[in-house]
Amino acid sequence: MRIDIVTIFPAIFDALDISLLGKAKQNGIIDLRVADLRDHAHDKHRTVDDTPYGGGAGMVMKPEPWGEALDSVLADDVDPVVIFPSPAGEVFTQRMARELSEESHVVFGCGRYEGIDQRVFDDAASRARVHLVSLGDYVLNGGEVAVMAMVEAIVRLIPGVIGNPQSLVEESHEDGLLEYPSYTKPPVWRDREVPPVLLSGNHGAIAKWRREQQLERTKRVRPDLIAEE
Ligand code: 6GU
Repeated sequence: MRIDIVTIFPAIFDALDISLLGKAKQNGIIDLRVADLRDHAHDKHRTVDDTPYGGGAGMVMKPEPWGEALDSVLADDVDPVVIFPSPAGEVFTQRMARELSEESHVVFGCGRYEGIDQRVFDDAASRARVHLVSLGDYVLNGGEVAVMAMVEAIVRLIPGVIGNPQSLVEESHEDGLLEYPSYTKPPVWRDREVPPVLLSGNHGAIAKWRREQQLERTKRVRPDLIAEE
């Protein structure tokens, strides 16, 4: 999968070189490129923002650098998806991560300030499938941290990135429920016992207990997930 990230803070994405994602880059499973939006601003100060038409607080990102940056990453493209992280977008979910993990080219456009000129989205939508995507109901200063989270959620689902694919099946959100609690040795720690069923060797009973734990936990902390089904 090819991933392009357009940002005014390319250094934030140096962190993608470590851990599993770094390995996926090294192995060639992902071709990840980070572009500096300011390379597409041509005045002396490399300006990427300006005051909003109609007035109001803050600055808006100018369309020209964005247009040029997107032209450049979309140039030799087959069938791209362009994601703009935004608190005004649809909420990012495991399902979305799964769908995006099957794409051949995903582009992330990180906005800062009060947003990007609307015509950038409209213009991109004439050449690509464009989505505004939010991590949740809170506000970050810019899209960079949100894109780090999305890239990690997407790339770990690409076959070959995670050593044991079974670990992807049993985790939270894969079956619409939160995951069950896990235990390892020792059997007693600070007077706290591991639930005896897990030591019983009875695989049917263990599966049943885990399912019950998933349901109880999901009802308690995320009743909205149950209501959806
Ligand atoms: Cl994707 N971007 C920003 N700037 N803030 C957010 C967000 C995204 N998701 C939640 N808050």
